[in-house]
Amino acid sequence: MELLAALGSSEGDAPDAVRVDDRTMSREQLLGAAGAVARRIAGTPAVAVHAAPVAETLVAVVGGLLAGVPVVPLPPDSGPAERDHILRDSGARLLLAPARHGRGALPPPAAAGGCETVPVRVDERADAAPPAGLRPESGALILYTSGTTGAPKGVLLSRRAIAADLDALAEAWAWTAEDTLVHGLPLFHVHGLVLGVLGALRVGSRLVHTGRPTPAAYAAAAGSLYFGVPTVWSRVVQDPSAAKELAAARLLVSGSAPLPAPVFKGLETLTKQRPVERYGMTETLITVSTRAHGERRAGSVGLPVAGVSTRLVGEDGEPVPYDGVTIGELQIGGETLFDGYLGRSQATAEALTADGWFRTGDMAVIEPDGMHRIVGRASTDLIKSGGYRIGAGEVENALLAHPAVREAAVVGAPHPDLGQQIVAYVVADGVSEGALIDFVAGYLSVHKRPRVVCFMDALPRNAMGKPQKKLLPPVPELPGCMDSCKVEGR
Ligand code: MCA
Ligand code: AMP
Repeated sequence: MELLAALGSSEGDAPDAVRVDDRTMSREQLLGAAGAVARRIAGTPAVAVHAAPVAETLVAVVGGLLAGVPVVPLPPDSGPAERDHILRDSGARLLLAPARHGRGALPPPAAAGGCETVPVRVDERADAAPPAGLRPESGALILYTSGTTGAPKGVLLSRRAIAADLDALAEAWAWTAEDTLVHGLPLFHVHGLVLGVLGALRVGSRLVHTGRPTPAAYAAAAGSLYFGVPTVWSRVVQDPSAAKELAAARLLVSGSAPLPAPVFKGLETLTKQRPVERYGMTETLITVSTRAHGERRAGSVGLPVAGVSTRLVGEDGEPVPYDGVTIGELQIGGETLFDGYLGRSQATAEALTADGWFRTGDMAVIEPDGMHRIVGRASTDLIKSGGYRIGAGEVENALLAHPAVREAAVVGAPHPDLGQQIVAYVVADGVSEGALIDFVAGYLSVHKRPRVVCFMDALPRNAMGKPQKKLLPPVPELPGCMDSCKVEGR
């Protein structure tokens, strides 16, 4: 298959070419099992995958790509509201899930939202080739991602955009078939799935997915190339003996959220190497990075990768100077852009400028030497917690679905481990903080639950009645909560 070029090649294949948690496969086995999936799903409009961190998820995703059917990864812990929305919105008719019981299996009730569940086995074998006429511009993945308001939108990614991005990153990071890639990131986002799985299968490097991204698992994996979100690197730095095991690696790569300077320095001290930091978005894939053979500067995400152009635009829509000081919105052009939000032409049009650049909503400066620094986001309603993107509006809607909640406002507050933590301010009667946290975790996905709930008599509002998040009281640092946050009538 052209997209996963190395998958069909026997060169460098081995019984443990691919490992996910405790299960190993050769690339030939993966291809054979994916072939069996491809035969079962051929011709369906889109296929959902219960994207647990298990080998069957790789089989299912590769099976979808082999069949030329767009793949819709479902967070394995998504609650009914999120799951139903994704299944309905994507038009998926089939849900691929591990046949086995236990870890990674689809939890009962099957909650397939009207989809037929198709069991996936790693030990099956069948030949399948992509259908004749499958084109590079065909849809490969539909990834659901949060906006500032409403339910997540489906981001359409073509085979061509993914291939272009992976080739650009392989060049930037000198990533080859000689590498062993190690990570333990979720398999339903760009970082863990596109870079962390499809990247290895395109480049031909060995892949070790550690199940969870713990410092001990990273240390034990003896890889040459490691991927992590800043929370993972921060935990590695807190565990010096694990960190020192990574000194033998060729490259440590951080992304999905800003890497704090102390974590960058901690990694440098403990592993004797500076991490590479790269920047991207679900809608644009990974677009800016420092280089394996270039300067790695703390706080800098580097230069655009091959095939990507960037520009900085001021509030007036005019370009701002690249002087390392002037802040503008970062806009992206080039081969790696998405094909739009599924079924949302207006949202797609709003995300693009008239001349076709993607508005990231991220504020940045560019140094005179071209190095990019991300300095914040234009909207405070997109939260990044542990590298996950979470829309304040989606969590507010979930809280308002609880019968005891009358008003809700959600923000991201600084957090030493997660970057930001989700904090909910609610007006509610007769419900505890824990009950509300559990309610959101069960209704959406676990990572969208607030860490802290502050009970208020009223939300601060302006003359138009709109909640004023800037006037919300600050949250005491760890651990949150109820008594310390209780705020009398505002
Ligand atoms: C936490 N816990 C709680 C609560 N908070 N329990 C009850 N109530 C709470 N409020 C529990 C958790 O369930 C867990 O238990 C334990 O405490 C630790 O939780 P947590 O702090 O969340 O840590 P974690 O579960 O270890 O998760 C941290 C993580 C995770 C592994 C870094 O956030 C993660 O996988 N992030 C990656 C996100 C990602 O891949 N983003 C890429 C998006 P227990 O241990 O029992 O489970 S793609 C992207 O951004 C672009 C394209 C890009 O640039 O890459
Ligand atoms: P997502 O769509 O989940 O992929 O999240 C994309 C967002 O993550 C971007 O718009 C940025 O706000 C943030 N992001 C990703 N990588 C970095 C980075 N290296 N530094 C700062 N922010 C980042």
